[in-house]
Amino acid sequence: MLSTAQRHSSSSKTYGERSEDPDLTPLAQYLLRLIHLKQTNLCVSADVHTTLELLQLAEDVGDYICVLKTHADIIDDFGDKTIRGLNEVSRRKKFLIFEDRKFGDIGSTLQHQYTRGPLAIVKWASIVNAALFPGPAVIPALADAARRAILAHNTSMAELGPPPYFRALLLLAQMSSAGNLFTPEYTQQCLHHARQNKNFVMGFIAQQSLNKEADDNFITMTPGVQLSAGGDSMGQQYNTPQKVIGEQCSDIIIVGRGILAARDRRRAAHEYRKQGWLAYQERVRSARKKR
Ligand code: S5P
Repeated sequence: MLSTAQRHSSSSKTYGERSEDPDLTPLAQYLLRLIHLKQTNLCVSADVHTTLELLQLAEDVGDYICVLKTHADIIDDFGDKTIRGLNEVSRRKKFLIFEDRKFGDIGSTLQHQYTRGPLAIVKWASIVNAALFPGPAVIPALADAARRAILAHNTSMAELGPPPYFRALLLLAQMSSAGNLFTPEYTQQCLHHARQNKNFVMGFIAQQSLNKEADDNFITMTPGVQLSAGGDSMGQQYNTPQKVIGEQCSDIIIVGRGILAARDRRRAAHEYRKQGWLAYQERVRSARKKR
């Protein structure tokens, strides 16, 4: 029997077709188009500790990815050099930067966390994520902070990184870790509030596509991916690209240690890209056959 995700029309459309939806936020349009043209639905999770290692990783895997996901707060020497370097590689190799900040505070505090301090995330990351557990005000709070930062006189275009100068949000709707407390009701609330805020929420961090209503066209990014199913000793659970993209109809696989721990990261990224893309092509092909 087909799941809701498999029955939804987005599972049988190409990334290119989905990018033409006029209701999409501009960054989502850009990302779907980028995936379509670059033929990669791979996001590498850059969980490294120095600017040098981060930039080297971006250089190594940049040709194979659509998004580079960062945890800026684990980079010992994060600073202007990191931002300038990231902007330069992402512009040259054409990928977006997603800071995995998992915002989860009251609106006023997260506006400061998004725009100020040594990380000033809004200036360099076009995608961020937030949990909805503090309540739906997190969405307009971040949207408003993004809009003000982009319009601010003291934020030069160079600082904002490569075009597009848009910002968008992913809601943390489900997690990959064992025993997590994200209930189906919480996930449904994420979907509900995403629909109310389509001009800023472009999708979800989730284990499967949440698209349900006819005009849902949210982008799903899924962490907890390796070439074989399993887990680590701290609750992480892994599924394969085939399961995540092919069966759960997610759009982008997020891979950290599967690539970071490989002897040859470039080759590993190439392999994940291949697996993710094959799973997508096969899903679209078989969904179209069933229609
Ligand atoms: O549910 C989640 C959400 C995220 S964003 N599970 C996750 O693992 N992540 C992130 O994805 C996590 O913070 C880490 O940066 C990455 C997974 O890394 P890996 O080494 O296990 O592939």
